[in-house]
Amino acid sequence: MTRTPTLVTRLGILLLATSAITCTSDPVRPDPPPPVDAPTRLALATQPASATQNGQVLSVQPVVELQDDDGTVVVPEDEATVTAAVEGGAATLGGTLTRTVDANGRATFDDLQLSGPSGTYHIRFTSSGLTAAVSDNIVLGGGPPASVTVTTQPPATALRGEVFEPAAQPVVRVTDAGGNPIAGVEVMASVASGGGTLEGGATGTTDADGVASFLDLGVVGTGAHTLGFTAGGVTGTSSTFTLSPLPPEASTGKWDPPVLWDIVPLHMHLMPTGRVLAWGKAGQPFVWDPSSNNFTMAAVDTMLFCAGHAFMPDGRLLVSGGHLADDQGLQSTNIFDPASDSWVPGPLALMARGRWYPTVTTLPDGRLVTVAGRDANENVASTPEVWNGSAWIPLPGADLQLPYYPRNFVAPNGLVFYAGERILSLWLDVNGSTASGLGRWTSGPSHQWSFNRDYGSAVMYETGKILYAGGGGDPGSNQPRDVTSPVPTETAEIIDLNDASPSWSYTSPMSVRRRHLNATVLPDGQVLVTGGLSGGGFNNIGSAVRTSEIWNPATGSWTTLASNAIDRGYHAVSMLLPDATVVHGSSGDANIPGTTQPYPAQKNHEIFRPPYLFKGARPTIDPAPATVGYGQSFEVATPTGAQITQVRWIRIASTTHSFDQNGRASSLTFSRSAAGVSVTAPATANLAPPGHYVLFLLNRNGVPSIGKMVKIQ
Ligand SMILES: [Cu+2]
Repeated sequence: MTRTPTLVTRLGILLLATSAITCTSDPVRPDPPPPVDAPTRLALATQPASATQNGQVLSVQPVVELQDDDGTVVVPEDEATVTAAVEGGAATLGGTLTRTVDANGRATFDDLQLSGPSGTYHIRFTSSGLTAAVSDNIVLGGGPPASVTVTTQPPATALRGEVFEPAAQPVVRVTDAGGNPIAGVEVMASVASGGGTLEGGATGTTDADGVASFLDLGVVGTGAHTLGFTAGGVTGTSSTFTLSPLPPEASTGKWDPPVLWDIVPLHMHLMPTGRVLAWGKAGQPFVWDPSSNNFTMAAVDTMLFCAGHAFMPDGRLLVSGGHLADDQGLQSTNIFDPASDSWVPGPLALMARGRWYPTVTTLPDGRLVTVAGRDANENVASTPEVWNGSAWIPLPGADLQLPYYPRNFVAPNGLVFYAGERILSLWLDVNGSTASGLGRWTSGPSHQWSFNRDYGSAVMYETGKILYAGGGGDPGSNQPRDVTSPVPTETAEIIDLNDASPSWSYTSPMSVRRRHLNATVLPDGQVLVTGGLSGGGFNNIGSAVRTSEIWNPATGSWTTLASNAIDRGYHAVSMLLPDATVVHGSSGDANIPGTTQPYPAQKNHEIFRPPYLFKGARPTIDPAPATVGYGQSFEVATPTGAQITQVRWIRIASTTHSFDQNGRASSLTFSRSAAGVSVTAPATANLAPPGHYVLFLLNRNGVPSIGKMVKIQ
């Protein structure tokens, strides 16, 4: 092939002409022509589009030019062509692949297109005898969606509104006409048939494999349904699933048959192990394991009946006082160690006064304070005492006569708040002082109900927020007390101790008057009320109320739930278990005042399954950390992170006489994380005194996980 360029030919003609003109003179030697190289290589004058869709013409088409070694464009004398081919992977290149080089030394393509799997490709350009050129990266995405396939189907059956469990959350795959996955496409879920309403996040986006996953879908409806998943105008339909109406228990809850004890379990404690320690008046304490229903005696040499108690930061139970005789307390201190399910060998340090019906409260600094009760001489033990880990420190500056089992709580300001039974609430500062010495009481706000609330139940249902329900009705109740009502009250009051100047206000009343009721905060933040008596007098067992009811803090309203089987009045207890059921038991183990005739002794408990356990699949936790610090962010692993709408923890209970001395609950802030949820622990010990709490995750239906024991320190 002749490689003489056109320019050289023209210079040759010019050279000949010049020679002819100057032949009679001294020849003039012209400058040598500039060197002109032959083309040696191809280069891209215009790069093809850097991204394209499957089967679509590239939006920017490549232009290839012929260059010499210096990068100068060279026009070949003879016809030349450039051919394009795809490089890498399984894609194919379509369009006119071979183009003729034009008069400017360029080959211009105008209809190239890539087809095949998503990926990164290059186009290689070749021309005979020249070094090839290779384009920059071209990212090939999917073409228009042609098919949406449901690869994980919704559950075959589900409840109305149930959040489908993670394994049955739909997954779909979007492909183009060639069966290639399409990345980055939005997929909308909807109810395709059946008429129900879709709940949850209805939008998904495909990943590099064309896969979109849904995380928290559920359908409010009944009967046969299908879901549709639409991407780019194409819809895939799920298999048919059947929705059942919620069972009646989803509205009422359900009571299990009674479980028998050898004792009346009227002091009841949820230990960090998940086992339950309880004792009554007659017999020895027992440990009940809810998982196996085994009972094991945990003998002790003190009569712990009518003691006060709360858990220490290390999870051991501190018991203040006990029973010398009716209205006569012991000075004893006892500690139960759940690690060995046994009592710490004594004798431990005695209190200054005996205590029968005191309340023990765990303080933010990890110490515990015991308040009230009667001593060996039936006198009110009016001086609180603080347990510092080895001895009791009296608070003579806080000398004050209070009735039995004060409803005491640590408030967000770090003080102990006396919520009742008396009308005027009080503040105890264990670190303050008066002229009489360490400790100081100051007055707080008064109740709305203008009578004594003896044997009403109070619970801190949320950080700093207390509900006080029922009580009163015993004209003969022990001194000191306020004016008494002849019948108990159905009224309930709330107070928010987060306020700088808190005050009591009425919330809605219960459906029925109650004393000796138990109020128990549930994982969903609502408060369950069980048992009690509606008639006046100390323990009018003939007026027992078996209907339970639940208070919703968001609305302030009560809803009546299922009734249990056994009358439970004086000495009844209720307590939340980690599986989110409530144990309600005991009653009796006491004589009718002034007689030797006993009330019915209920050596049993019943388990209540709240409505939230009948609303479908539960979130799961695996694992949560065993120990967290104040203000610490901690990870709680769950496959249902996207389904979690609330995180709450509830302190392990230590309850008797219609009051959980250890009880309090807090909502915790959280965010969703890769492995579940990232939860923030309460900032200070005023908000959550050190010790053990049961952590729950909840979904939008208020369905709780099984709780995990977490210690804050
Ligand atoms: Cu009692």
